[in-house]
Amino acid sequence: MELKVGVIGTGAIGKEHITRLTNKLSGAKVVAVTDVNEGSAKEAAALCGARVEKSDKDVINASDVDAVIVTSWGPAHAASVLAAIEAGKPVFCEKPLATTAADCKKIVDAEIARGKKLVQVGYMRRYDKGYLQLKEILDSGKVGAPLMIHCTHRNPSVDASYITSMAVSDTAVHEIDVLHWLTGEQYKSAQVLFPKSTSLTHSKLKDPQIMILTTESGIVINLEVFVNCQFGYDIQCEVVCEKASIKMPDPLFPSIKMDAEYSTAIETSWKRRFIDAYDVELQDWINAAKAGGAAGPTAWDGYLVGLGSDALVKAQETGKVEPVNAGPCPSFYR
Ligand code: NAI
Ligand code: ISE
Repeated sequence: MELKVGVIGTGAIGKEHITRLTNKLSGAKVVAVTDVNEGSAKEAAALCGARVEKSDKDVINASDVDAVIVTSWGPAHAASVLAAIEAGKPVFCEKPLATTAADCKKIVDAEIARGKKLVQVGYMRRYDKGYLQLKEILDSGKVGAPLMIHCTHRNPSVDASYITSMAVSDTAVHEIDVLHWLTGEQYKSAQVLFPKSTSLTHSKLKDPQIMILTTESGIVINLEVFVNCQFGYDIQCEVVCEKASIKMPDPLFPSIKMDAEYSTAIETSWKRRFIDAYDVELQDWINAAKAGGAAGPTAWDGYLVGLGSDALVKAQETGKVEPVNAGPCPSFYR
């Protein structure tokens, strides 16, 4: 039996996920879509032969919808996820789970009260081959304990609505999640430094930024977020351990020798950089949702990212080192 899916939010990644679910993955079909922009919903419906519903609640409560994908704007995520939990339907929610830790916690509490894991959060880097290779080496124990992690998250450019806090809430959230998963540790503190800004930014966006997170055992993570770097979509991660330094591989492009130059392309798009990870992530979700549940990053993971994210945004404002206090993981999520 195919899983019948409803999609809420049919913008860039909503359409990407609808297309991969319709043309690439197996075991599911999209039967209903909605978007506050009706034109966008109609375009998405045409991609997959689905019908357009008026609101997220209409999608969630439709009797032929078995499971829900939430790909609306971040501030709309919490209400749709809570409604899906109330309806007892598995829900895949794109990052972030919610825009504040307090709203993430409401989702955690609702899921625990419902007594079943229904939520998967779209932190797809956990499914990326490069990060999985890093994790396998770290978990083998042969490199010793991780001490420092150096990361970059660079985008060629962003649109004018992207402001300083979004370097955390839209962008760094990926690292906050994947580094927690990689190290198996929770965060203790957060700090943000603002280097000289590029002349290619605007008055409401400080760019680049250096974010510093520390973990409970004392690992120091420094993350450069630079969203107008111009040259490419450049995701780097190097873990320095007691006995080795491990660097995530770059995407493979051929080297070209031509006109007395030796060149290799650089990825420019998040859609292509993590295309395989999105595929594996959503197939994992389909398989789990068909069994009535969820896989991958949980609502608790989404909450931990919310705490890290809130602390980094506060640190942007105060200029101080801000504490992060998660408390113990509930047994429901262990
Ligand atoms: P987008 O702006 O292209 O699309 C969002 C869509 O949601 C818009 O069409 C908008 O009209 C619709 N929308 C907003 N509120 C709604 C509501 N209450 N009900 C129904 N529709 C609503 O944005 P994009 O890039 O597709 O991002 C969507 C989400 O996916 C964001 O949370 C973003 O952070 C996340 N994302 C995740 C990525 C990843 O790498 N995992 C990559 C890109 C986006
Ligand atoms: C975007 O929303 C994403 O989630 C991409 O994965 C990320 O790399 C980019 O910085 C965000 O703007």
